[in-house]
Amino acid sequence: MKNIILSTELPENLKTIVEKVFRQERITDEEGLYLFEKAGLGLLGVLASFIREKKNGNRVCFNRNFHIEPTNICIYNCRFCSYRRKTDEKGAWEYSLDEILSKVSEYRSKPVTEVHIVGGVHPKRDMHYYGNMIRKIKEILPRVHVKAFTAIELDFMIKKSRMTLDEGLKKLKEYGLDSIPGGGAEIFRKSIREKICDEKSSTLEWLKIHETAHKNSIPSNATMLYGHIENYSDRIDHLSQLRQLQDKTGGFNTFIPLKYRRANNELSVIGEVTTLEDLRNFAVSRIYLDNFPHIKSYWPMIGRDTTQLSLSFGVDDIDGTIDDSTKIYSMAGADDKTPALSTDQLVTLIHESGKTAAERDTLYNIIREY
Ligand code: V47
Ligand code: SF4
Repeated sequence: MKNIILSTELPENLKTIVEKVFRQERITDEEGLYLFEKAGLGLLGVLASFIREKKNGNRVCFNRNFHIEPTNICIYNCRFCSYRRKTDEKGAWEYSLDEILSKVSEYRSKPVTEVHIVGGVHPKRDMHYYGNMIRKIKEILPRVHVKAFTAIELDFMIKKSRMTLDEGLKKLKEYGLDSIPGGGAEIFRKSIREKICDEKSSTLEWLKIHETAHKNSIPSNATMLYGHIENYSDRIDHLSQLRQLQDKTGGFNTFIPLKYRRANNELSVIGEVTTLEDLRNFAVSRIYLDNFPHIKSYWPMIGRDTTQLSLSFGVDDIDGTIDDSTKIYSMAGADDKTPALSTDQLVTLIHESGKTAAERDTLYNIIREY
């Protein structure tokens, strides 16, 4: 494949990048930017597929999980968010602990391995409130992996409990926190962050929380919200900061690009990027983030068709079976209004793209191949 590509007419700097990728060498920021701006989509697919094949073979993973969104009440006002409400605003909700636990009990006899918990930053809830929630969830499902709270929620709840980050994360681990999802990263570059989510935790705080978690053996994921007012250089800056932290700690499991969806939020007028742009973004992320073991396509956000296509652009993971309790994306206009796919449907989706399907746990241990 390499020789066929190199025998075609390519600009010299693109040839250099292609050779580097096939030698599995790290590309520079300038080279990443060049790929975003100039490389054809076909070539990006070949390069990203080469890397994913080296890292993960022909396997595409999914997991059996369910989501809990305790509240959409949030002290912040991110402009891309369709979901947040103020305490007394129409459409605000907060589930009581009993309601959450009764939902969890429904999964007693189901083979789920993970519960994913994210929500708004509630002004009244501190780290102990959420820690207790985790503890009680584990009393009901002792073997479930709890992947909970974005860095933004953690930042607030730990400060509210007047603890340092290190103390707070250690305490949450004692309560039963197993890992941290990747949300809240949005776009790290200050000039863009100021325009889309100026109030929430800063880039430095997001990175510090994940670094402290990794130091306490709490693994995490990373995300990037793309396709709004950022440009390619902003995306490379974001990927570069993630790559540097991963060099330091090795604590990230997966990178999840989150496509900006436009329904019912303040940024709606800017529209959404195309499917081709989604694929370009997956591919460059896979090529650039050489120290991330996995790239995840979050199917409730981009829909089944793009998810299937993404498997030929570097993606090796499509998240989980999920459940209809997730509202973050359906409220923002995601394609799958009722986000639940059965195991059979996930396996078919993967097989149709010529890949082997495997169920994994949160930490990417393989449970079963299909
Ligand atoms: O930080 C909010 C995003 C994130 C919109 O770690 C939006 O496995 C698009 O943390 N359009 C929270 N995105 C979700 C999250 C997550 C999701 C999937 C997998 C994992 C994981 C974590 O949702 C927020 C924000 O970036 N978001 N509004 C919107 N209109
Ligand atoms: Fe709050 Fe999260 Fe929405 Fe921002 S994205 S307003 S932090 S719920």
